[in-house]
Parts: sequence; C-alpha cells; structure tokens
Amino acid sequence: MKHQVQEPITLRRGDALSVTDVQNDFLLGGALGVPGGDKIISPLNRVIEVFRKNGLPVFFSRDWHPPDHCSFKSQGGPWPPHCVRNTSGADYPPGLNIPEGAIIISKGTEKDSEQYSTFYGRDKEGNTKSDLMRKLGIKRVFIAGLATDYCVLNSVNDALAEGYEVSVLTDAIAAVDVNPGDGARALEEMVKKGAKIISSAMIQG
Ligand code: VGL
Ligand code: ZN
Repeated sequence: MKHQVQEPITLRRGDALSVTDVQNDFLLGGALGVPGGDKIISPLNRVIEVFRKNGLPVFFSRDWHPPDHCSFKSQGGPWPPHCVRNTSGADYPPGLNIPEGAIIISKGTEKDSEQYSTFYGRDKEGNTKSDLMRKLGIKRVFIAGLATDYCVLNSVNDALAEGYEVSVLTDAIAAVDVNPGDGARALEEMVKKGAKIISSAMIQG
C-alpha cells in the first residue's frame, strides 16, 4: 500500500477504536462470509486489549436486520439474508475480545433503509454513535472490521466528513469483493479523502 504510514502510534485521550460488524454471518461459514474475515480477529483482539488497558472507548457495531430487511434478495435487495437480529448469525464470534464497557451500536434495524455506515447506528439507549463520539471528546478514530468495501468504507467517509482524524487498520479489515478489486478501490478512495492506512502492529502497547 503506497500511502501506508508506518510510524509507531502512542494512544492518548481522545482516541477511540471502532470495530465494524465482526459478526458470525460475515465470517467463515456465515451467510455472507467475507474472504479472509477470520484472519482479522487475532490482530484486532490485540488492539482492543491496548485500548481497554488505556481506558479508551471501544465501539462495536453490529448489522442488526429485521427478518424482511430491504437489503435481502427476497425483498429485491443484493444480499442473502444475513445478521437477522437475535439470531446466531448476528452474534459476535466467541473468539472476539469484547471488553466490559464496550459500546454496542446496532444499525440496519429499519426494514426500509440500508445503513452501511456505523455513525448513525444507535446504542441501547438510542444515542447515535456520532453523538456519543462527540460527547466523549473523540478526535482520532481507528477503524477496523468488515467489510472494507461496504460498512468500513461508509463509516470512514462519515468519520472524515465529521472532521475526525481517521486511521484504517489494514490487517484488521477484509473485503467482500463482489467485483474483484472492490476492496482495493475502497481503500484508495479512503486515502484520497484523507484517511491514513496503518498496520495494527503500529499501535503501541
Ligand atoms: C455489510 C453487506 C451487507 C457490511 C452489511 O457490514 O459491510 N455488507 N450488510
Ligand atoms: Zn447488512
């Protein structure tokens, strides 16, 4: 990756980690398994632990669809049914490190609207992630998870539009690649708009 920044990063107050849709249906054997999705879990778990140890906020988004969501083929959408709320496909995998105090953000909850970005998903009290981040005084956000070419891309675009400094963890994302190269093109778009692409190993701790 030609724009990859490879300088060690020391975390500080104002940093947050955003883990995007690491759910069973997007992993091996899931309804919409993302190639290479399982490989991100181990580097991701380490980074989650570093944020936890530093007392910094960690957001976990989840695709949380009603059974008749508009994105499903049965409703004329592009995808097989996936991440139906309260099913095992929508659960987080047992190997994912979800620390106490993690903020769970549900999105895609309304039948008639697709919601790839995590920014206007909501926590259990109904607060949007966008509002929570502003209230927490977040300045930098580190974004990881699935899938590079959909929910990661749209979340990165919203984070940049809202003025955050954005770093994408290149070894902790994976693409659907409906068309070959979609993931690579998504990364190029993110870089062009101002995101940094870093290896998770650069996060010290
Ligand atoms: C996603 C396809 C459909 C994602 C969600 O999380 O990237 N992709 N729904
Ligand atoms: Zn979905």
